[in-house]
Amino acid sequence: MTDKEHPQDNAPGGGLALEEARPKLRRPPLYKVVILNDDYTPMEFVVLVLKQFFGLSHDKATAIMLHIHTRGRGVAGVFTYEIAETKVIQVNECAREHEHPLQCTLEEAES
Ligand code: TYC
Repeated sequence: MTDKEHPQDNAPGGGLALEEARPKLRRPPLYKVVILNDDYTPMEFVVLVLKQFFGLSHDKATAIMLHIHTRGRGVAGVFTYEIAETKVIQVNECAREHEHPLQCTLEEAES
């Protein structure tokens, strides 16, 4: 090795130039918007909420509502933090406005 050479120059993937060209990218953490069952909220209202705030078809919204009704909870969608948080607020506000006890919450999704 001459005094101008560096040992990393020929190392595959080890050189500085390569690392600068491929900055490490991390996916943002994802969050599940979870809807809980209760005894009082009408089924049609839950279907409406799933269609309105999550853009689901009538059939998909009905299937998720029935899953929540029989299993106690269900996932309406998976989003980045700010979007998930906004959906939770929208659903809970809409439920309160209509005087239904429907509850919606956030849960970190395993990535
Ligand atoms: N269990 C409610 C009923 O029998 C229906 C319901 C479904 C409520 C899903 C909430 O997230 C819910 N009217």
